[in-house]
Amino acid sequence: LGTRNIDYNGRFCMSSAAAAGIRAFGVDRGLPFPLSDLAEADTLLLVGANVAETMPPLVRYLQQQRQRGGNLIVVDPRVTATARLATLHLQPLPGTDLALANALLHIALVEGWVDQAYIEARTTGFDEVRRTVAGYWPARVERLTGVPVADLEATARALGTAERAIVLTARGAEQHAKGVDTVTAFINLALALGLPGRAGSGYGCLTGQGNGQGGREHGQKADQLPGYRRIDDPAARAHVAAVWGVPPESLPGPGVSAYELLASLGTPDGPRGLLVFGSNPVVSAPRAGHVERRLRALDLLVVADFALSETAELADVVLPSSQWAEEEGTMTNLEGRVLRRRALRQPPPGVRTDLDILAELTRRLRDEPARQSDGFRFPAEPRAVFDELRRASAGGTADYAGITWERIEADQGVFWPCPSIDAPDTPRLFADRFATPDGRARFHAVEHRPAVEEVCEEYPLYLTTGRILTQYQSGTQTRRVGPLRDAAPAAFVELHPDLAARLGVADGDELRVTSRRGELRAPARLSTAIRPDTVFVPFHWSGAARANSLTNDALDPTSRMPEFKVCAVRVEKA
Ligand SMILES: Nc1nc2c(c(=O)[nH]1)N[C@H]1C(S)=C(S)[C@@H](COP(=O)(O)OP(=O)(O)OC[C@H]3O[C@@H](n4cnc5c(=O)[nH]c(N)nc54)[C@H](O)[C@@H]3O)O[C@H]1N2
Ligand SMILES: Nc1nc2c(c(=O)[nH]1)N[C@H]1C(S)=C(S)[C@@H](COP(=O)(O)OP(=O)(O)OC[C@H]3O[C@@H](n4cnc5c(=O)[nH]c(N)nc54)[C@H](O)[C@@H]3O)O[C@H]1N2
Ligand SMILES: [Mo]
Repeated sequence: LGTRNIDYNGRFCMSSAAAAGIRAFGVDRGLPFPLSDLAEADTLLLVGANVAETMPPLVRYLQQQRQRGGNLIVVDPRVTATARLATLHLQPLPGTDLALANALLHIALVEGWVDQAYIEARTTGFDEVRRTVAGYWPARVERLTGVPVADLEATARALGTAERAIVLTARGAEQHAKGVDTVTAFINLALALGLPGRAGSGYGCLTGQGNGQGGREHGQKADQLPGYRRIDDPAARAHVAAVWGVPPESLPGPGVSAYELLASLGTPDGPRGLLVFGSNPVVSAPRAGHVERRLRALDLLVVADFALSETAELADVVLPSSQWAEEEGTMTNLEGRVLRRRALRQPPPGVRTDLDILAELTRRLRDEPARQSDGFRFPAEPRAVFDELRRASAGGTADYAGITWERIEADQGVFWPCPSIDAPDTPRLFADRFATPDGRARFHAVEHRPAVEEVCEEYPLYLTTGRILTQYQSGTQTRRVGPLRDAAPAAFVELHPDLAARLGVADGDELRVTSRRGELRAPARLSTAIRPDTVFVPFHWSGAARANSLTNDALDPTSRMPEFKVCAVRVEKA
């Protein structure tokens, strides 16, 4: 279609970690090592990750790690199910992880735990980082984060003296308007300790969705082409255009990010038509009331989904799509491992796979007299698409050229990069060099700053948002499953009993939570597991209980990630 307006929901998910990884390592592969390495780490630091609820299959590695006597340190403003597995839990104010990371590096420097030989041989830019973290002495960071000096010191010691240490971030640290710099601060810490590329050690981001890694490396993001190539790189454009049999000039330039695109819909300069595949922004986008108004202002909204999501309800046309168990193909998991997916059953009559929908739209557009173009062709079989992707990604950062369906089956998945059929795959990156031009990892000095919205008299509390075990994302798939609905029938506002007492609220009371962007209503759930200055609302529900009616649409300047994890609110009895 020649449009530059394409983006994806991973923009709301791992984009800050992706940008920080590219900046420091020259590549974004969420985990540059297999998950099983977690079990071997002497110290494991989990920052803003509630894996016991969000990635239960991963917990067995944490249990093995604990059984081996490892330190498991969890950083979360709430005592989550994951924090309860930890040897040490740090409970910072939302949005202060950057200061915390700088303090850990400050302490490591003072104590002599940094790896000078590694810094000299494998990195650039440390001097400025050293000067910056000098300003993050523990007592100052205790005041910023609320984490006691003794816990900062214990964490730094556990990381700095471990043989094998791993630092992982997830959405709690990343979904902020300073998410890229926050992740950078943790990468700085990992680099200074000499972790990335060392056996059983390193930094990683826990990718959320099944194929979130695959989506972000093959061009769903507005500035990308397949193989993690950049759409503004002339050589990358020439390569991919040749694979597609189109002139490079026919490829659009970089577009805008998901939220900026949604906010521009139906405005004088914005798109008037939108095709949505597998996303429900009416529930999942920040400042969702505004996004909903923009969607309503479109001339044409088409949604491909297998359920009538809140976004599909607004659509002019809904294209019923098959479910994951009805499709063939591959996905790329959080380890950068390409896996086979097999269809378990046929879709119901009249329902097409996503690929069939795209291929059929393509065929009809091609046959439009105005668009007749021989280049506008599209392989309609999953395997042919994958083989095209191998050619398109060949020579790129995420190189799939040597990955075949047979090899995936024989090896239980293949880790990229895998540049040729004869080449081994790459379960672990960075052993000898980083993916930067000079092979060195790059430090970047980063400074703490407050959340975009600080608390004030009118909005005196922090709101943070996230997930619970029994609901998934915008809830389209899980709110209609009986046992899950029974387990978690509705949203709630988690708040500390001290705060509840101050507000005159009892457990179960209907609350109104208001931010500068909107309000929600949901019952109170009293819990000592949360800081008394912060309330938590899961984002799985729509309507009056929609968390994203409140969230802040302030974006990270680099990743364009919204500040989902912290905004200022007022809480009162409804
Ligand atoms: N059951 C279930 N599982 C899921 C999903 C789901 O919706 N439901 N979604 C999937 C997807 S797409 C993703 S991205 C992953 C997300 O997986 P996670 O990142 O583990 O999930 P979240 O609940 O968003 O956030 C994790 C934790 O961050 C904490 N947090 C909030 N603010 C801050 C902060 O400022 N700093 C720190 N350090 N922590 C903070 C929250 O209290 C929360 O416990 O889960 C995946 N798995
Ligand atoms: N406040 C707040 N907001 C958040 C977050 C947060 O932590 N707090 N987290 C953010 C994150 S990490 C994410 S990943 C986003 C998720 O945001 P969304 O992607 O909008 O959420 P999903 O519920 O996963 O939406 C997927 C939709 O696709 C449909 N679907 C599923 N499989 C298929 C398929 O194979 N084909 C098609 N065509 N449709 C399919 C589902 O029925 C559903 O309607 O939300 C973000 N929003
Ligand atoms: Mo996500």
